[in-house]
Amino acid sequence: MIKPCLVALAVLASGAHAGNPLFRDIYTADPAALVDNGRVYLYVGKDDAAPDSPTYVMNEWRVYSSCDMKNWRDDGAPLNVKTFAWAKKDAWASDITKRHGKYWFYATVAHNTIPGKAIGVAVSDSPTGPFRDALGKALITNDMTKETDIGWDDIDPAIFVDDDGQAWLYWGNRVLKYAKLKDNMTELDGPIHTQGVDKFEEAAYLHKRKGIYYLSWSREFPEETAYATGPAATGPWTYRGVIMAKNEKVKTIHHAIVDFNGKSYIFYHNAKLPGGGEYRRSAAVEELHYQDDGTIAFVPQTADGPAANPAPGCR
Ligand code: FUB
Repeated sequence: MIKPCLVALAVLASGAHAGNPLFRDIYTADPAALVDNGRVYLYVGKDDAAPDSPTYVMNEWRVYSSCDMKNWRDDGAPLNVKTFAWAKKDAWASDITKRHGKYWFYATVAHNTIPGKAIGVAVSDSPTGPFRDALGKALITNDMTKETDIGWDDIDPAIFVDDDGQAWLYWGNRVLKYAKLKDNMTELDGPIHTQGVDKFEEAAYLHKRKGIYYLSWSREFPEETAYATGPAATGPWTYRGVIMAKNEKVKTIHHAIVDFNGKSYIFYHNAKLPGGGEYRRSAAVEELHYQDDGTIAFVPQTADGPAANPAPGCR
């Protein structure tokens, strides 16, 4: 028999943690994160597929926010596929940054007239929206890149603004691409480059810490999260290893890495909510640790998630 005091301790212990998956009433995928004014915002695509669906059903992005990584406020659906008049479906992976006092949201959608996926950019005065199409057309379309003949090789935007103010957009499936953005955040500033990294599948992500640039991505298929480090946003990249192991029940694992209130975190998705699967995914979070040499320690997935981390003054 389990002693009542042990049960109470277990409840107390899990009560001080985020608890994974983070949201249990809907399926949520492809996390993107932003820390703004001491609050962490988490953007996800809503997985609306029925249990027997043979494909993704994704129409909107949702945003949640938190002052402690444990208690999450539902901030609604600040944009959806219809935000982009030139798009027809597929609210796939996104990323967001703050620049010039505005919030710039880069998103994957299926283009209405140009076959294949495309990347749009939406803008808002608030991290919780509403967002409007900042360009009135796609920033990236499938016909702009020729490295593969698949229609979904221009997906999964990652936006990174360097300390010198230069913004970079990374994206791709099978082939990793990147380009400079102009100061207006809505135009490419020069050519599209490609970057070879080990077994690149999708979900590129760029962040910087203590002068080291980190390029992470979903490696192989089924996917694990791997990373490389470099001296600049353009590399050259040195492969460093796997951050998170492959999921069970779902082949994708799309991630985002962020610092919040003195700690580092990795958001990702899995299929651990009841009824979860390939097209019914759930966002989760773990603390991420850097070692003294700047390398990232392997992150196991947990049911508890990180301990609550209340940010002073956050409301
Ligand atoms: O959610 C649709 C696609 O699955 C995303 O764009 C990829 O990153 C993968 O998670």
